[in-house]
Formats: sequence, structure tokens, C-alpha cells
Amino acid sequence: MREKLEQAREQALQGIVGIDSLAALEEIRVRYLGRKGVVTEILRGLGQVAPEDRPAVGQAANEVKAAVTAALDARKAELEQREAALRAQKNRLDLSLPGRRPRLGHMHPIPRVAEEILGIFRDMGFQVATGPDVETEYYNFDSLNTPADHPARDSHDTFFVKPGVVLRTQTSPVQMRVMEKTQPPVAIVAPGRVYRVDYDASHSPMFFQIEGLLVDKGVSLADLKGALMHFVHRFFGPKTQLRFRPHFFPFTEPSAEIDISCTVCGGAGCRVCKFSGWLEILGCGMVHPEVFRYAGYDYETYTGFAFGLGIDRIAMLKHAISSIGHLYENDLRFLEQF
Ligand code: 2NM
Repeated sequence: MREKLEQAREQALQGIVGIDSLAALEEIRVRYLGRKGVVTEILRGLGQVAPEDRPAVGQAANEVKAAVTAALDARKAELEQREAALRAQKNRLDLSLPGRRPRLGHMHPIPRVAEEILGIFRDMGFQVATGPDVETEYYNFDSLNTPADHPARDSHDTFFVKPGVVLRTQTSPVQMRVMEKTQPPVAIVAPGRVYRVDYDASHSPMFFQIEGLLVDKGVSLADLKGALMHFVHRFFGPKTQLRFRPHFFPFTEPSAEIDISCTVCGGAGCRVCKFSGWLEILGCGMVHPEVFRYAGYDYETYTGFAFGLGIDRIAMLKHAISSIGHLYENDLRFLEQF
């Protein structure tokens, strides 16, 4: 029995030295000290030992058990320490690793172009005015000398909210609202969203406009021409050519459209200007006396000019953008180019 015990001790201690994992260590513990373990079985056989030998054999068995337990505990502590060290190594905070920088955003091309245009008119003494996107037909059409039978009021062009109420198709209602409340002189620019039932590569059902209005005694077509030439030269460069083409708007008389020499080819002809050398950039005219009558202005005393331009269109010309849709899809591959 003593021999068996010694053998068990030897084997157990040798086995423990080479053990490399906590799980394998537990297997050893079970094999020697578990309920059916080698040492346990030996102790269980103590009944067969001669009574006078029992205390000595029992003590020897307990010593073996204690020795194996101590060796197990020591090895377990070693393994745990090694595992903790490995874990610490793996989770080490590497302060030399470069951080992930947040990407810097920037202004969208539409508000940026809008601010640039508004700045030029602010410098000329214009004030910025705004108003509601949802307008009455009165402010959007009637008061602007656009009667009920005018084609622009057709439901094919205008979004109707309910009878008498529309999404504004232009920002001129803002100017009518200002004129109602303010006697001349008035010099305002009205930026904002406008809505039309129209959708293709160059039209979006919602787009941005800036309209301008200047009313005073003695305002002439020469003032209109001077102000708009100044704007074009500041925005597109001093060498830009202008061309006034007669046009029709219900709220101005006379009316014109202004073309500028193509910003891409300089007038030689290219795809952007459809090989005409010219780009249409805004509509304008002298305010119709009927509009002044609606505003409550004395149209014998005052004259004025007005104009309107599409911010989207100007942003597209400035940056050679082929489709208006790009401006509204918020695709970062597009937006990051500005
Ligand atoms: C345009 C073209 C010509 C315009 C007229 C007015 C108002 F309120 F005075 F009648 N505001 N804006 C106007 C004139 C707008 O857009 C192409």
C-alpha cells in the first residue's frame, strides 16, 4: 500500500510539472484526488490494512494527498498568472496607434452659391427678405398680374395644397408681402425654395431661387442693367459678356432674359452651352404698374426693376454639374468634390 502511494505521488507530481492548461490540470486532480481518483481509492482500501498499520498508512496517504494538492495549487497559480499576463499583453492599450479622425464636413454647393450671390447684392445695399413656402394663389399669382387663365397657373406646373393655396412657384410673393408693408425706396433680395411640377436632368420639383426688387423714384432700365452687370462681373469674372434678350413675364414690362458668355468655353461653343456660346442665367424686367397697384404703390411716382435666378442652375454652370439630381442625392462621392 505504501508503495502504491509513493508511486501515485511520483506520477502525480511528474504529471503536474508538464501540464500546460487549467483544464488539463483539473483532469489530473480528478484522476488522483477525485471521487474515483487513485489516492481516494487507496484510502478507501484502508479497511483491508492491518489495524496496527492503519494510522501510519492513513497518515502517509494524507501526506500524499496534501503534497499532490499543494503541487496542483502551485501549478494552478502559475498557469493563472501566465494567462493573466497573456490577456494583459493582448488587451494592451497601444497609445502610439493613430486615432480615427472625424471627417470634416463643409457647406453644400447650393447654400454656398446662394450666400455668395446674396453677399454681392448686400454689398449693393439690398436687404434679404424671406416668406412662407406655402402661399395663397393671391400672393403667388393674382397680385403679380398673373390672372386665373394664365398658363403658369395650370395644375401641370403648380402644386396645389388646397383651393386657393399653392406651393410657391417663385419667391416674388415675398416681395409683394414686403411692398404691402413698406413704402419705397425698397431694395430686397428674396432667397428660398420654390416648387414646380417638372422633373428631368435640368429640372427638380423643388429648387432654389433668388429674386430681387428695387423700387424708387426714377429707377430705369439702365439701373437694372448696371446692377445686373455688376453682379455678373463679380460672380462670374469681369471679362464675362452679357446679352439681353427680350422676353415676357406677366409681372414686368418690358422683360428680358440675360445670357452670359459660356463659363466653360468662353463663347467658342461646347457641350455646356450647347454650342451656342451663351448661357441663360436670369430673367428680369421693369416692374409692371399693375403689380404696383396691387402693392398699394403710386405707379405714377415710382418705378422699379426686378429679377429672378435659379441658384441650382447657377451652381451647375459654375461647377459644370451635368444633372440637377446630383445636388439633391447627397452622395458623398459628389459632395466631397466641393
Ligand atoms: C423674374 C423675372 C422678372 C420678379 C418680379 C417681382 C415683383 F414682385 F416685383 F413683381 N419679383 N420678381 C421677377 C421679374 C422675377 O424671375 C425670373
